Amino acid sequence: MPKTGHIALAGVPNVGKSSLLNALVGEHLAIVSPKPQATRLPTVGLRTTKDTQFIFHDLPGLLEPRYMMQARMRHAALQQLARSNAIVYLHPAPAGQAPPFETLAGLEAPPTAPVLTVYTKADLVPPADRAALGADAQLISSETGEGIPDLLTRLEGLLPEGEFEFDPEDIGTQPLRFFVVEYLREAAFQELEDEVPYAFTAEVEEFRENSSPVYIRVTLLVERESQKGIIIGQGGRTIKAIGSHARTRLEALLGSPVYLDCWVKVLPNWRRNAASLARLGFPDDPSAA
Ligand SMILES: Nc1nc2c(ncn2[C@@H]2O[C@H](COP(=O)(O)OP(=O)(O)OP(=O)(O)O)[C@@H](O)[C@H]2O)c(=O)[nH]1
Ligand SMILES: [Mg+2]
Repeated sequence: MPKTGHIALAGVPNVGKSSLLNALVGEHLAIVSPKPQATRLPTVGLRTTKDTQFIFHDLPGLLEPRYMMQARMRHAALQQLARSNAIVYLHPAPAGQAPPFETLAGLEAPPTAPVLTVYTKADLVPPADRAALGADAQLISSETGEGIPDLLTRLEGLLPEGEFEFDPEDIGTQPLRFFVVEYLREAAFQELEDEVPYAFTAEVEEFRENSSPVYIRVTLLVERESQKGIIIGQGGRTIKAIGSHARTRLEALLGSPVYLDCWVKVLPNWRRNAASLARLGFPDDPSAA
């Protein structure tokens, strides 16, 4: 009987959850940034072997929300934690011993699924300093691949028997439109500073998959009029860089040429607006006031 199940990659922002997802899947599927809170909605990645299908969920970093979008991010993360067969709790090795997961996640009780504590960024810790993490600490590096085969073996032991949910050839489950927005956001994190990448998102307006090149029209959204000029940049330099980064990633994912048509618009204060957040795909949190 084959094995399959859902595995959550969880932890505070910037610990390397998305980098690990990509290392597990073998493609740059999830967006990565040195800036925290890059992931806003879970990204699903698949890894299928002859008799096991791992369904990984790269979650938004767990934090104490300060505004509505962060509350929605936390809600999406907690919802997936509750639905997972196993939780990989990621903590950066350079930061020393990990606090208990429920403390860090602000949970009242430990989750029902088993929690594996895994130390990330092992390549940044000299061997002599590893002992401080405890004798049986599990270390991984998404940079070097260290510890990843071991992690997969442990996870396989936690998955229930069941038929595969997805095609063994698939690496993801979400529509291409999702990745269009994600790669534009990744570029925004790379090209923009301070609050601007946080106030940035995008919406796909038109998607012609059967045209050649594939035609995608997107609106880049910011919160204030003053941010529009920043997104465009001098002589259109910034918007060009954002579009080109996203296009390269999409072409790799699709395996065919893409024409990305980018426009900029203001959606005032969208991160604090329930209707805007719903329109942008953030699940509503019915428990929130
Ligand atoms: N040296 C090193 N850097 C890493 C490793 N894994 C991740 N990083 C870096 O750590 C930063 C954050 O990585 P992400 O994968 O985006 O972290 P995340 O946990 O998904 O962050 P959020 O989505 O913001 O919660 C990036 O600059 C990565 O390149 C690793 O194994 N080694
Ligand atoms: Mg991430």
